[in-house]
Amino acid sequence: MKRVMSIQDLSCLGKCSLSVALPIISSAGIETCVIPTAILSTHTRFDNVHFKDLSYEMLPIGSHWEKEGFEFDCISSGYLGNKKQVDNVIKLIGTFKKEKTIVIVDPAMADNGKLYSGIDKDFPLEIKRLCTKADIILPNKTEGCLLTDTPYKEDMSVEKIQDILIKLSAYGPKYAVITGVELSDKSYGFMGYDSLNKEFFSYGTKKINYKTSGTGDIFTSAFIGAYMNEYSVYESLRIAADYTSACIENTFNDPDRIDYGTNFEKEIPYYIELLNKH
Ligand code: PXL
Repeated sequence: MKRVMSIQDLSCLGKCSLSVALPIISSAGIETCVIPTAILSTHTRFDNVHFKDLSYEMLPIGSHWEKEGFEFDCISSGYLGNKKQVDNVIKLIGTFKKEKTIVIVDPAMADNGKLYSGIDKDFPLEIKRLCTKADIILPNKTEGCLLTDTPYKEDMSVEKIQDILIKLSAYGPKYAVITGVELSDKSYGFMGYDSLNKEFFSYGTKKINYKTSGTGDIFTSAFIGAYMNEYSVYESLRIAADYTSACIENTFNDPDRIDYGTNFEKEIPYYIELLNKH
């Protein structure tokens, strides 16, 4: 069985980061090992969050795994809260990246033109450092702008996104992918750049006019699960986009929906169907 290392926080309520990565990647039949970077009572869209930093627990967890001889097919990082955690992720990549290991960085730090509450305004500089260690990076539009010092605009042309993708690729990843973009045919999806073949690619699903949270984490987790099942990067991104779109639609259509997360659970059978169909 393929083995993934997922490095991000555990928000105890709020349907994001590890509480999304664990069920989704596991449902793809992949062993999901976690390095929790912090425990939060909820994600940071709530006020008065109870927060316990686990920066100093990250490397001892890795050291134990190293001594036991564990190897990983994928190392992925998501939401990180401080420079120390970024340093730790870079050290973990240094220890565990082997020839077959793919490193995926989701620079989860901002959305809708703004950094998440509690994230320092200089933090994008740290994430830029981390992006230089990645094979694949998956920022949303806001994160793509922050990482390339581009002023954020809600409506950005295809050419502008392509310009950001080229700048992101200069950090070194083989693939840079921006999620949550409106494509020229008005569909909604991702645009990416394959820097080895110097090719742009994109894919859109129908636009659902509903904003919800945690969709970046759902997308990244679904991508990892598909990629670990031997789909190509592009096929895995498409599976992730179709699944994420179904989760958003499910939430939109749910009369009892909550406003702090996305119904990813009900669509897990559809995700598995996508994994079996492609
Ligand atoms: O979904 C990204 C995310 C992850 N972790 C924490 C967050 C957020 C977004 O707000 O607050 C703690």
